Amino acid sequence: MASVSDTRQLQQTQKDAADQNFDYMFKLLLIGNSSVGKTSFLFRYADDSFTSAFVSTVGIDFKVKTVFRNDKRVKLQIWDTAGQERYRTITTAYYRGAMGFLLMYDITSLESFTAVQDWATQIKTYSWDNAQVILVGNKCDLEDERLVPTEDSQRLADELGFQFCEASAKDNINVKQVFEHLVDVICEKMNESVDGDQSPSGKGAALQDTPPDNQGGCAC
Ligand SMILES: Nc1nc2c(ncn2[C@@H]2O[C@H](COP(=O)(O)OP(=O)(O)OP(=O)(O)O)[C@@H](O)[C@H]2O)c(=O)[nH]1
Ligand SMILES: [Mg+2]
Repeated sequence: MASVSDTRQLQQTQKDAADQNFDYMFKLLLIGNSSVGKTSFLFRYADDSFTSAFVSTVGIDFKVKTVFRNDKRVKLQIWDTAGQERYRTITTAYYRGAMGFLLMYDITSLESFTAVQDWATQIKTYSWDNAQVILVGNKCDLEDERLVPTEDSQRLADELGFQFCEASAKDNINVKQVFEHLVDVICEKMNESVDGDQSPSGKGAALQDTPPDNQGGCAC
């Protein structure tokens, strides 16, 4: 049976999702291999909670969080995708309209790092050309078990044109910072678009998929 706090949290989530009082809405996606910590990362950010139990995500889920940027309310719709291969058709359908991605691997798993290239290809194939991407090396609390050197990840991120950061959902390292940085780079990109009078183009055209409120520049 759900506890009182579970029920309150559910009511708050429903209230947040239905809240129409915002200036901009950004759709963000968490992607990466199964068990790298995507769900944990989102729970840490949205609810400041962490559990060491592993409940693999089925299909897709989302949470809503509102942040403030220069007096503007920015509503973040954050989609948490299942990393398991069998859900790939469902999850890639959600790439359309995403303005930002957190592409996550686990610093203790070479396999999850090797897969980053494939995930980057998925982004290129299914999302808007101007979508912003941050490569996140999660579980940096497990330094003793590290298999992916920071320099290798930085090099790969540079090659792919992504930003890069290591983080830990468990120890709450760089979680908020990563989300806030993603919001900032999306805002910068929107302002560039408006200043240069360039409409978003290409597959997906994210801004066309978002509410009319989003179509102006962001005052970030
Ligand atoms: N040590 C450590 N463990 C973590 C961290 N983040 C997540 N985990 C653990 O890693 C396991 C997998 O985490 P999830 O968040 O469920 O992984 P996921 O990427 O959502 O996996 P899928 O839903 O299958 O795609 C869980 O046991 C978590 O407790 C972290 O920063 N440090
Ligand atoms: Mg998950």
